[in-house]
Amino acid sequence: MNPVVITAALTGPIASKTDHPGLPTTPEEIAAAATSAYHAGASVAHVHLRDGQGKPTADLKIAQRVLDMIRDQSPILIQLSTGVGLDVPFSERERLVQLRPQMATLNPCTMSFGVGEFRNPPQDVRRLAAHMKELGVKAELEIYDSGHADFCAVLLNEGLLVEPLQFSVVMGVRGGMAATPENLLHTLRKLPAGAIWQAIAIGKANLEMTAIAVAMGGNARTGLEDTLYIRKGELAPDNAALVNRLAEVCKSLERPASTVSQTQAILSLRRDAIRS
Ligand code: KMH
Ligand code: ZN
Repeated sequence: MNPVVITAALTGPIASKTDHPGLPTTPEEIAAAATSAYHAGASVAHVHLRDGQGKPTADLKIAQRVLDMIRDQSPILIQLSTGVGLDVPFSERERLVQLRPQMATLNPCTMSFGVGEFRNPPQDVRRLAAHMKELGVKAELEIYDSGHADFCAVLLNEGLLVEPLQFSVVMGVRGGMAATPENLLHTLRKLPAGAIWQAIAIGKANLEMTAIAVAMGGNARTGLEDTLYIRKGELAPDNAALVNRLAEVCKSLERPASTVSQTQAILSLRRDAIRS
C-alpha cells in the first residue's frame, strides 16, 4: 500500500489560547509547531495565520514571515489556508495565493459553519481557482458535504482545476456532514476517478475517522485545528502529539507516513526553487 500523507493542521480559525494554551498563534509558535509536526511524521503543514490580537488574518506580511520561518526550520510542505476565518472577506483571503505556496485550500461552497457563515460565492471561487491554476498552486478542495464534490466536478469541466484533484473530506463541522463512516463512503463514491483524498474529522471522531481513512487507502490530517483533545476530557499536549498518534496508527496499518519527497510525488506538486 502507498504511504500516507499526514497533514498537520496547526492552528485553524476558531480556537483561541483560552481554549488551548498551547495553540500556536504567533509566527514563531506556528513555525515551531510545523517543525515539531514534521519530526513527528507530518509532511504537510496546513497553515492559518493570526494577527497580534490572535485573530485570523490574511495579512500578506504575516503570511510571508510565517512561510519563511517554517522553510528555515524544516522541509515540511506548506499548504496555506485560503479559508482564513469566517469574518475575513473573500477578497483578502484570495490574495494569499500570490505568495505561491505549493498548495492552498479551495473551499468550493458557502455553508453554515458552527455559529457563523463560511462565504464562498461561486464566482469568487471560480476566480480563485483560475488564479491558483495560473500560479501553479495546487488546490486542496475542502468539501464539507457530498454536494460540494459535485460543484468541484463542474469546476473541473470548466477547466479551472488541475488533475489529479486533491480532496479533503471534512466531517464534523456543524453545517456540513457529520463524522460518520457512511458519510465518508457516500462522499468518496462521488469523487472523480483518480482523485486523491484525505479525511479531516473535526472533534471527537478525529482518531476513529482518520484511522478508517488510512485503512481505506486515503490520507489523513490531524492537529489542534481539528481537535483540541487527545481523548475525552484531556487536552492534547500539542500538535506533535496528535501527529505522532496518527503516525503510529499508519504504522500499525502497514502504511508508514510519507516523506516530503514521496508527498510531492503523490500529490503531483510543483517542484521548484520555492520549497513550500
Ligand atoms: N476558515 C474556516 C471557516 C480552510 O482552511 O480553508 C474553514 C477552514 C478551511 O479552515
Ligand atoms: Zn483550515
